[in-house]
Amino acid sequence: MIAANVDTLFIVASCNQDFSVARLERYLVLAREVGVNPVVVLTKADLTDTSDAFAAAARAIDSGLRVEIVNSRDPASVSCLAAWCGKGQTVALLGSSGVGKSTLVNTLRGSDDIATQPIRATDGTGRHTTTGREMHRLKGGGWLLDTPGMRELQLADAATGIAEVFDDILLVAQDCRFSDCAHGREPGCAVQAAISGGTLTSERVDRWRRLSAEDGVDAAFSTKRRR
Ligand SMILES: Nc1nc2c(ncn2[C@@H]2O[C@H](COP(=O)(O)OP(=O)(O)OP(=O)(O)O)[C@@H](O)[C@H]2O)c(=O)[nH]1
Ligand SMILES: [Mg+2]
Ligand SMILES: [Zn+2]
Repeated sequence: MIAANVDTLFIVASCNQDFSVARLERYLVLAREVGVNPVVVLTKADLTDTSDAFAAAARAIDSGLRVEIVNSRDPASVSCLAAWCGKGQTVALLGSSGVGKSTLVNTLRGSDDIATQPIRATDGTGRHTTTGREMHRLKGGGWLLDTPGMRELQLADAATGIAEVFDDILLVAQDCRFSDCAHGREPGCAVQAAISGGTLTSERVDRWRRLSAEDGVDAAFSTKRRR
């Protein structure tokens, strides 16, 4: 349990070496599983010339996904997030340490009350500055929930979320010859055919397998269920 009664989840990631599609997918599974509206917030756009490439990688997960590119320290830049932070709205911020969650909260509140700390120069990882979950009120009546950065988000009981985030794969798998196809070397496997044909990437299929295995979901079973 990370939070309760949340309307929107800001999945915060930075446009640097710490960015990971696999991690974004995990957070998305969590959001879909519990029915919270996800918004991917890509920070540190001011430190790179290639923020569009990071945004494209995030959008490739799901074309309908909201992806915002910001400089968390700049009020004008974060104003694109105001729409989710209005009166009566609760927004939780999740993401690795050092991506700028507390910086975003400070800027959205127009204060610098919350401690932040530079990331390590060597590997770009954060210093676990925020150690507890805390809610911060916005002048307009919304609430922001700042959380400690998590490097690993373990999922459990997230079969529904996994099925939603990886719906593209499950859709293709409906055309496998065998209803219990494990998408390995079975003849007539539509997933392998889609990988060969370039409509699915083997990396994404591998990430789906890994998440499903971790969650204890039998991939063949979820295919059958969708069918
Ligand atoms: N240039 C720039 N620096 C940023 C941006 N966002 C955050 N930072 C800096 O990145 C460092 C880490 O930011 P924090 O807000 O402490 O990160 P956090 O996600 O709260 O980290 P934890 O509390 O450890 O989970 C700070 O030095 C921030 O000033 C940004 O968009 N641009
Ligand atoms: Mg913090
Ligand atoms: Zn198959």
